[in-house]
Amino acid sequence: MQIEPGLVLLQGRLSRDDQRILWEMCNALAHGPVPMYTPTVRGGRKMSVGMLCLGKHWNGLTYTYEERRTDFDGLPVPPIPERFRELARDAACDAGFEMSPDICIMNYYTVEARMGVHQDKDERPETIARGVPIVSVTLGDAARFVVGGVTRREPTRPIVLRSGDVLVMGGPSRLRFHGVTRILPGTATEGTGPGRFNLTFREW
Ligand code: MD3
Ligand code: FE
Repeated sequence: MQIEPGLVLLQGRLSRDDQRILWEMCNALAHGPVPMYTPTVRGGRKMSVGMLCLGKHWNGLTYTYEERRTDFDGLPVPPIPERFRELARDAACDAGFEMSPDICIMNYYTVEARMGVHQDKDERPETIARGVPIVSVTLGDAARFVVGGVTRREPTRPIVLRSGDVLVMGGPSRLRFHGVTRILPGTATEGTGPGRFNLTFREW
């Protein structure tokens, strides 16, 4: 389902079994040797989500990507599981895009967590200019998500992202402002949740 040009929502993309398997993989990664952490961003504020970057690490102080988590514990970034990469590549392809993700940001939302409205523009200018998409996978509790225009002053529209949904944002939609306004408790698929894991796949 195309929401706007380049903004494609693949509802119910993942089977219940896939959702459960992916949820368990996220959980294992989050509590593994390179654990999820709570980023502090520029200005010294803590984010409300837990984060684990795979492939490359997003540094919340410099807004750049790096091989080690120099803003936190210096640990090297784990690789993206092949199953994750394939899922993102196939979804991008079915939405009409080509991508080879080398970054996966795993965010964990408790029911209280939010993500303020922002633009994702820390990837290579060439990649962004080509309109290479970001692919987002929702697991667990649903989220109320808002998406606006490419400037902050344009109005936003609400979208609900449910467990198993995949959202592809590319082409003219790649630089749209967006955010997560609320997690909807008790909406997770059986065997996932509580809370929400969101995976965003990016090409640097
Ligand atoms: C629409 N995460 O990690 S993913 C993020 O649901 C992030 O956890 C949100 O924003 C979440 O940066 C949203 C979906 C997303 C990502 C990039 C977009 C939607 C987008 C870029 C343009 C338009
Ligand atoms: Fe984002």
